[in-house]
Amino acid sequence: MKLVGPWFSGYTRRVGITLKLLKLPFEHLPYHAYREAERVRAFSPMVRVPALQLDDAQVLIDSSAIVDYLDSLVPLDQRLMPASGPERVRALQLVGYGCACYDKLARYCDELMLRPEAHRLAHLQTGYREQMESGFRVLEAAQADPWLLGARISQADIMAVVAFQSASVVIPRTFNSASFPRLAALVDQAMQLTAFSSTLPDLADLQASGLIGADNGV
Ligand SMILES: N[C@@H](CCC(=O)N[C@@H](CS)C(=O)NCC(=O)O)C(=O)O
Repeated sequence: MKLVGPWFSGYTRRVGITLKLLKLPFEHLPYHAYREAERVRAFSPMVRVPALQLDDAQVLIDSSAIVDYLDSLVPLDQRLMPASGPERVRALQLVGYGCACYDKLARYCDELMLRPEAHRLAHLQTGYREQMESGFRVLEAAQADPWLLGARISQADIMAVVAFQSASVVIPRTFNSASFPRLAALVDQAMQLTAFSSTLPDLADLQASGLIGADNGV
């Protein structure tokens, strides 16, 4: 399998972490949707990442569809989503909040990266930040230990860690260990696993994006 997209893309990172946790071999093609559009288009006609090319050359897009497919490749007891019942409902709830927080962060980043400062829409930025705070509060309040669903790591942890770790780089004044101690501890715990530590966004990529230190306090 070939995974298209850089770790800078949280949704691509979500898929990469999943492949690694499930011990599924893959080739990583870290093409950037904005900077290497033609390379991405060869796999993904909408120039969107992540895209996963299967060994029979079919391509899946959308991280939720991809991680669902990947789970189907391994035995039930290794899957990262519970198969049914209240545990599955809980997992879907938490994954939903993780994805929604990351979605708002991506919009917030677009304001910072793509719009000149004089044209940024402050009410949009504030709204995205407040929505993220509400979503991360739900994840912060999830009571299980050591992972969000209890004993085993799941897709809920992957998306919560990807979203919170990225948010704390872009908006550290709001998303930090003082305000969200449980999520910060979850990030630290996840970073003990190679699947997470080996998929950190490239520092050069982060610097080139102009996102580090770009938050304008709105
Ligand atoms: N819901 C999609 C979101 C994918 C997404 O937003 N990808 C971004 C990078 S993180 C992208 O490729 N943006 C370019 C575009 O959509 O035009 C998923 O989960 O895969």
